[in-house]
Amino acid sequence: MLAPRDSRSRDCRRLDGLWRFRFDAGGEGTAGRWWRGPLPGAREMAVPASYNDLVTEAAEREHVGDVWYQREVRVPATWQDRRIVLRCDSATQNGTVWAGDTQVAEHSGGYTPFEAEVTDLVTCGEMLRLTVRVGSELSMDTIPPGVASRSPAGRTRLRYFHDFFNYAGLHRSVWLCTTPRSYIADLAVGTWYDPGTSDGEVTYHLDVAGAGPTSVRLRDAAGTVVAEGAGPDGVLAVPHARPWDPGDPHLYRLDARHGDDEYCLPVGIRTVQVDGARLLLNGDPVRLRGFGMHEDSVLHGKGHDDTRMVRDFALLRWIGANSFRTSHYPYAEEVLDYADRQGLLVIDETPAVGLHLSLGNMGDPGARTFGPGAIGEQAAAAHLAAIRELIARDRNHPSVIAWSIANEPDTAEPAAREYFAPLAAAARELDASRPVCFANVATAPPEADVVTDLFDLVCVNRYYGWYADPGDLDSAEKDLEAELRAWARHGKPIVVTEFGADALAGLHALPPIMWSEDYQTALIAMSARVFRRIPEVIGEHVWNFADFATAQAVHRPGGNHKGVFTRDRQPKAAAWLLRDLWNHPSP
Ligand code: GCB
Repeated sequence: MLAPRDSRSRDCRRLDGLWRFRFDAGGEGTAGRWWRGPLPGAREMAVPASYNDLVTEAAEREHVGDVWYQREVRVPATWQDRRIVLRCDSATQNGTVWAGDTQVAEHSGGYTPFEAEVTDLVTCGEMLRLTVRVGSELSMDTIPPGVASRSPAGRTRLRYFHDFFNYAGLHRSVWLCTTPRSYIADLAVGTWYDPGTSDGEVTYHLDVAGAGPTSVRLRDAAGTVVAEGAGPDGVLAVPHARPWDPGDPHLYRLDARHGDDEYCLPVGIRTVQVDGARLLLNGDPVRLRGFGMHEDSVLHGKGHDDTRMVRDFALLRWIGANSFRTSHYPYAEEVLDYADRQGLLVIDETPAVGLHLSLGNMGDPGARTFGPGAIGEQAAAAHLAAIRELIARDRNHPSVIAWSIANEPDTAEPAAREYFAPLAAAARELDASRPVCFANVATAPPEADVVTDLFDLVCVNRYYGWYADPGDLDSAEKDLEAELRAWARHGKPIVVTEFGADALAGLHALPPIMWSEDYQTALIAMSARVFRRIPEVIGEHVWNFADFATAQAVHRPGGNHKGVFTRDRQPKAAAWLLRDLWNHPSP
């Protein structure tokens, strides 16, 4: 699905701002057809944002079930005879949309877009009433999974198996867009760069609707046309290409035309390959330095916010990071556009987190994860849809260098193999040009894990010095090294996709003790020493970039404090260590 972009033929209007809003604790809205008129008893709510931290009642912050958003928008009179589309960048965890009295879209999965053509339902020049029902509930059939139950006080509560707060609402923009009646429905590009000859190649495929000639032009950053093609498919040769690279994130622009429609896509020409235990970008080995992150901030929750994004990328640059993982769900498309322009390398993740029902503080000891009654066929179908939607949305971004199809599933359980084999194969079939991976959990070490051979990278989340060997960095150093050496036997590149420690900003201790900034710094320094002793370790992503909100729990004082930055994006002591380490990389 193409991201909204204005062009000479397209007009895209973001419907950000204050919408009418109402909680629906009793689930009455659907039976009462609340979309048929002004939302009864509504207050106002900001879009995009999570609603959770904008309210003052506990029952509303923790609300499980539906909420309703509504607003009017004037359909421009100038859009007569054009195609009109309503698009929602995300509705977390699910959304249903009405244009006037008509339901036009329904989508499950909280982090990918959906759209509907509404041409025949609107009158140009008149007001259109838009209503969106957003559900926050998760079940064993959704990705991520969760279990709803009744509390003794009679409220619905939600248990989930992932370590971030279940923020809900319209987290990203809703749009009203127009295209000509003959239009470009989708566009996929693939690129190749030969470092020997410096020749590049852009393959393209357009899905079009309606009559008209189809053509493409590739322009460099100066606007000069460097290649042209005709028809919906083709390969454009780009001799002496300027490759996309973190040090020089050069973007070409593919101007695609069909009939009167035009869509302009930024294109970075680059190649990603796995060669033994090396990850190659444009033929050169690359070492990933960076973080697992979260879309999370004060008041906005998971609402996309350009202000936060700009600060986050400034901090990534300051600290010397070259990459991040979109832990644990697809981020707003604005983030990937920005990563393309800023030259950040991205491991792009599905929302398949919490597929481990016996894990630590969140699971039940001994619980089985995969199979009927737990993560079964329905969840597998939702997981496949999540992979498809992620790849369809993000495949054109040069910044995306790998697909992570899950975070910390229970891959020590034998049934995990049957579950993951088709999903890994599907991801590879959907995109053969990027490595496919998942982030492995500590309970599935090399001798127990049953799926790693299905993937291209070995990504491991390890907490030696924290959950394992707590408070004992000497033992942690030995155990971390021993485990990574065992993973190295796979002969694949290893990325440590999580390591770190909670640190309460301002807490200091000498000698370092757990929860102090000094201990977090010492643990990161120890881990970095180990990584540099093992050639197969080609990536280190600290958990986490910044402190973030979680479900309320006895082990989470005001959330997760493994941030190297505080939740308001100021450095803890470890940030200075990483800045030194990453800006002066050893050979
Ligand atoms: C993990 C998870 C991450 C948690 C982190 C922690 O392994 O992947 O979502 O937040 O550990 O801090 O416990």
